[in-house]
Amino acid sequence: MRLFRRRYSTLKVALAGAVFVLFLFILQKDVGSKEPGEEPWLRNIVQGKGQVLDLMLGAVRDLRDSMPRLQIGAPDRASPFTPPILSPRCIDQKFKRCPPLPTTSVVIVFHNEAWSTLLRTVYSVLHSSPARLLREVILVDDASTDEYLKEELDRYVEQLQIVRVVRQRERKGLITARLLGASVASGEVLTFLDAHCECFHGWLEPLLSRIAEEPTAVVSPDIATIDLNTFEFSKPVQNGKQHSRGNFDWSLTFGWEVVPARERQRRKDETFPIKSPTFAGGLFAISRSYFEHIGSYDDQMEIWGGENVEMSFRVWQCGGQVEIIPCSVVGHVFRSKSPHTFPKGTQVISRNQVRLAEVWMDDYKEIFYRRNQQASQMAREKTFGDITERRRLRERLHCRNFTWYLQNVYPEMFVPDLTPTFYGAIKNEGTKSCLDVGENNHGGKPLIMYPCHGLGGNQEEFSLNGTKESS
Ligand SMILES: [Mn+2]
Repeated sequence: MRLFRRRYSTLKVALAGAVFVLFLFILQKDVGSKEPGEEPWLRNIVQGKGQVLDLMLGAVRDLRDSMPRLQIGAPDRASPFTPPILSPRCIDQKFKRCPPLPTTSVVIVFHNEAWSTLLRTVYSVLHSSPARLLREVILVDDASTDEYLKEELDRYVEQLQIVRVVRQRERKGLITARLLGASVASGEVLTFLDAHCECFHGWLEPLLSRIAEEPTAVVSPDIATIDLNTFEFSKPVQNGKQHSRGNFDWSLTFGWEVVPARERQRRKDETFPIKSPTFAGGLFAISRSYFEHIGSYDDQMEIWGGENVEMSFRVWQCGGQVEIIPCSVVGHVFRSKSPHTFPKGTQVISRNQVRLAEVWMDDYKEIFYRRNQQASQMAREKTFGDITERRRLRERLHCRNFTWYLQNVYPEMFVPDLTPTFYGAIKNEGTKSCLDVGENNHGGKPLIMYPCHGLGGNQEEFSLNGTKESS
């Protein structure tokens, strides 16, 4: 296949191969005869074979970690398959012909994505979307530096006709790249996908149908995991599948939670959308005119991080809804570490979060600032940029306040005291350990003692109010 015969990585593979052969040679020397007069340099290497072995294992690990980039074993599939998890209700679902479903532009942002994962995403969209509904696929290059993503990609997608590449010359991140893609899109609905996805049969219609029914709905597919190492689609439980939805914590980090009972009862069957307090933000569809109406993105947010939480709060508070549509299934490669590089450092995430807290969270922003000292400092020194436009947007759209959001959209959320008399870490001076919430504790596990780290987070959660009850 054409897709396998390429890339700068050939050099890396050849190099790794050469080192491996040398290693085998050394091993064989070691096991074999101890001939006198052997080259001294070789003897040194043989004696150091423990180190060489470590080096080799390290190299193998590195290779494995960078797998999507090196595209080893990413199988090419000629046509998509139906995931075995769809409920019969989803399969039987009928969509209105009159008025017809809206058309969509699929916008895919990439930055140094591997050739095979990017093209696999594109092909899966082409193969699994009805031609009448798919207006175009827009690939937005966020200033990739890999050579193959330049003219070679342009030439390659020409033959696919409805696929085109637009480029952001300077690395500005996901947000502005998506805005660029949206600005050239002509479909009635914008569908954003990550560059390492695989769409399955029937993924598109339920999303478009929900938007046709409710134009203020911002809808995400049910995301299935594609294995990072083998690119296998991990089979979820077939019956009684527990769905997840998006939430957030007071550090403004996005997370997943099992759909609570209240929301499960509201849904009559599998075709019903799941209302979600926040969304992951990588894969979703939104009416193009609603995207513009609701204030698209905060274009002064940088690179990546916080934009999904910002959009979730904004959509809910300004009259829309964020939903997951379980009948739509898209596979996604979850990576083990963040693939993003941050040219200006990771404080851009805190900066993005401060911007969203200042605009949407009213007094509740203080709870966040108590948990993130960098953010708190930015807020005090006002180094988060100008937010006048975003505040104006909130006024213009007559958006509701954050108390309304918490009470109506996410009543399950634990809200700490807004103005605690005392707050901070609780420290045992003798052992120098601090009271700590521990990992993955959402309230069900007992607290633990852990060496104090002074970073806030799990250890700054404690506040005392005037009545001396801890909350
Ligand atoms: Mn992704």
